[in-house]
Amino acid sequence: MSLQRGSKPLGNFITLEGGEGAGKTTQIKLLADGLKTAGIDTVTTREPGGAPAAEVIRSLLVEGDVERWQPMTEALLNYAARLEHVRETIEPALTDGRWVISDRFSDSTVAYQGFGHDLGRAKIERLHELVLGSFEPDLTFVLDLPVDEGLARAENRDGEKGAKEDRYERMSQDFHQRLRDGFLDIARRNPERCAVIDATQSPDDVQKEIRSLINNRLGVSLT
Ligand code: Z5A
Repeated sequence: MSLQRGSKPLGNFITLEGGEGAGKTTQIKLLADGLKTAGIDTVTTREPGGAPAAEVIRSLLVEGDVERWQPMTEALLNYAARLEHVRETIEPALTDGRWVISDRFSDSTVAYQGFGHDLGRAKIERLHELVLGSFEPDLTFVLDLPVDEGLARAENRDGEKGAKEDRYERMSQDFHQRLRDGFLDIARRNPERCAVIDATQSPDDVQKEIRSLINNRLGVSLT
């Protein structure tokens, strides 16, 4: 992160990443409960979205034809939404000393547009530097599971989320394999920030691993 440290301690910024149906939403709910029990004031949010203008951009990205956008247009729309999200939601909360947990952040652009749509990692990194400088999460969990399993889970839970929000689920199996490889590459390149979690485990076991890593890396005592 590159925020100025004022008189109050800054909150921590945690992101959850992964392919379709990896279990991010499930884990964020469990984690938010754990942080609340520990007395840590927390904001949960998501991308694309997480601020009023960013939610408007979200619907352009997650609905409609698979071929709706050029890959670079998708990357630019995600960064337009992200700038609003960071300035309107994330930075104010962190400056207040609250923790922020986001369902996806910039690693999703590297994985989906960089790897999935073949734009490449370097272009997305340049875009990130242009829009957000060195701002990045304190800790990122990459929930990893085989593509087939994730897509099957996503299909089963379609009734639980917006019926129209299936644009990425309709992309090819190869696309989903490239983005799984992309997330694992990101984690390999950023070992201090990222931890890969085996998302085929039960939700409770995934959560135990997440809390243990938060305790070790951020110096708190979640049970
Ligand atoms: N996107 C992009 O291309 N570029 C970007 O820069 C950004 C995003 C930021 C919107 O994301 C899309 O935008 C996304 C990438 C693209 N692609 N898609 N789709 P999204 O986060 O809204 O959509 P999503 O990835 O599909 O997330 P999701 O639907 O919210 O899935 P999830 O949060 O990872 O999983 P879940 O809802 O917690 O669980 C799915 C189901 O599995 C559900 O029925 C659970 O009960 C079940 N589940 C969860 N955990 C387990 C375990 N451990 N075992 C068994 N079953 C489980």
